[in-house]
Amino acid sequence: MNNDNGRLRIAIQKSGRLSDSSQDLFKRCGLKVSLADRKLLSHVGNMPIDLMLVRSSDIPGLVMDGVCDLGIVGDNTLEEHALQRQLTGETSAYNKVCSLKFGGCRLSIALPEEVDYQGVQSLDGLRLATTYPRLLNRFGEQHGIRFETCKLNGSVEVAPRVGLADGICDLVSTGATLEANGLKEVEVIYTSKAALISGEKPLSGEKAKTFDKLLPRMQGVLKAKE
Ligand code: PRT
Repeated sequence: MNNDNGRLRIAIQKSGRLSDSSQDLFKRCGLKVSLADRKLLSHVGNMPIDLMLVRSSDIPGLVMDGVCDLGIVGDNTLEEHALQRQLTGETSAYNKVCSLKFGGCRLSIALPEEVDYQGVQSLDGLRLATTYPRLLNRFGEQHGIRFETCKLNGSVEVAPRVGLADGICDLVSTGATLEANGLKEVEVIYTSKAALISGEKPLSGEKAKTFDKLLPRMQGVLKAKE
């Protein structure tokens, strides 16, 4: 999809935990956003900006590959994607423009409640179900331990109960999902918030002018939330 029509293209989550807050942020910046028909690309009425509505997991790649100029995504998704690309030798560069004030969570290792947890070293050799194998393996390397990982893209918390894994490594916010599944959080391996990111190449021309107008408005909205 051609991205050189002079309009700033921003990728946001189509539906999910970050979508309402992302849309709300742009509305508070004064952008006339109409996303009712949920098209892939929505034109902003009063500024040369297009919002691309996609899955969160696609946003890092869209920005790193220059298909979108900016994106809003959780640090967890971004970091996992960057680590994966580094392994395969693909471009993984991006700039974090600013951290946003929503989407806060932590990526944690959790084990069945009945396990007598004896510290990080006792995790060595366990099979853990996760959507974030790269972040989990990096944590293992930092602590000199190895995990067997079982990659799941959903319902991670049921894996120990059905005998698929010894434990899990998943996102936690209130802790209610872990509790409902008889799991206890034993290690926080990463903390995350939503972030605004841009590609490695600096913006130029009309896009740079639009960005220079948008950024102070965003910073104002974020400051007002403090
Ligand atoms: O869009 P796509 O389908 O690709 O992405 P996604 O499946 O990751 O979407 P979504 O909407 O679930 O999450 C989007 C982003 O929201 C995540 O990448 C995080 O940055 C952020 N976020 C914040 C969370 C949570 N909090 C969270 N609690 N993402 C998921 N959860 C899940 C968690 O996986 C577990 O199932 O909520 C459950 C735990 O919640 P508690 O409150 O019971 O602890």
